[in-house]
Amino acid sequence: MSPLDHYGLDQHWLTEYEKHSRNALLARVVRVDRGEFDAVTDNGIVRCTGSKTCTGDWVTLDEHSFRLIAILPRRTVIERASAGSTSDTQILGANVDTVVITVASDTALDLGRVERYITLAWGSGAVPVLAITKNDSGSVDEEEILAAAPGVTVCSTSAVSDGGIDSLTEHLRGTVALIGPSGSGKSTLGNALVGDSILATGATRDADGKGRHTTVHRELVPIPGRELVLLDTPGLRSVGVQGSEDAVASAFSDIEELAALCRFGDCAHEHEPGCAVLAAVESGELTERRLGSYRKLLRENAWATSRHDARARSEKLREYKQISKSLRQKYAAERTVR
Ligand SMILES: Nc1nc2c(ncn2[C@@H]2O[C@H](COP(=O)(O)OP(=O)(O)OP(=O)(O)O)[C@@H](O)[C@H]2O)c(=O)[nH]1
Ligand SMILES: [Mg+2]
Ligand SMILES: [Zn+2]
Repeated sequence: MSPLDHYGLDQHWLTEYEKHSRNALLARVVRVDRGEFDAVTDNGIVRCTGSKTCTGDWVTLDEHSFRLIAILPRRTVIERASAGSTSDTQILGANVDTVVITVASDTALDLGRVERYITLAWGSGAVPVLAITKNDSGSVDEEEILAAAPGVTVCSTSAVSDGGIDSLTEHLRGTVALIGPSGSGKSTLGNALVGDSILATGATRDADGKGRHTTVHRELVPIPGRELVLLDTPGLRSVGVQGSEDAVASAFSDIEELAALCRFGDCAHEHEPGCAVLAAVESGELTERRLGSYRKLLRENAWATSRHDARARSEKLREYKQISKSLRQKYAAERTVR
């Protein structure tokens, strides 16, 4: 058995690899540092050079120098909008099948943040699963969490008492990324899933419960005997969403379903008569908070999309100018020849 089998190798990647090159090595990126990365190959883990890869990528490498040749087309991408006014994004992981979002029982529940993580996860193309962690040392309102996560499996776990780990495992498939705030127990849960303490974990700062950012690298490790690969990630300070209105629609499928019942097809759910969304708020079926969260994420998404479009337009314009310049030069040259 090749080490690649423990890192999610399947027929899809073999086919992609064969489309590329057979003189190159097939590998999967397990960890990235500036300009260099570790990748697992048929012969184990090697240090490689080349930029623009991210953890989880399937790549081809030069057999001798381990230089990056190509990144195979990504099946899914977890991508967040960077903080600030740029339209840049940061890729948190590639080719992830399940995104486990950790919500700690021992810190105040922030539903808006949970909704952001769920939107981010749907936007990646992977399937989100929500893990309530540390259920031995606190409790959260599970009803509230379920209402903020329609269509998402929610599992309650403890890494200390081993509670819920097996039933969580049943909902995992392929490459499993752990995402969530620092200190929410991602690496501890990862160790429980792997069955060994291989990921570093750290105590939460008592004062504000914000965590210490113990994990600093995105790292891929196999889960023995389960055909699962785990991607542990550092806690995020902010989660910007962008690029996919569909992701917001998936994360707020309850509101989308209500909206389909509004009298007007283009209802903005502001003050229109016959608005099913406002009626649900009125009856208490939908919280004002969640509706606000939905609106905010839609706005944020639209803003990011327009930034992205503006950048695409200016790139296109530059391209046009380049082409027309070379055409002008060509015609000018032809004229002088004639
Ligand atoms: N009681 C209890 N404590 C836990 C549990 N899971 C994690 N912890 C504790 O919570 C703290 C943070 O856990 P980590 O696993 O390092 O959290 P993390 O999400 O990986 O944090 P970053 O790497 O900083 O993003 C540690 O002190 C853990 O021991 C649990 O199930 N029960
Ligand atoms: Mg960690
Ligand atoms: Zn409406």
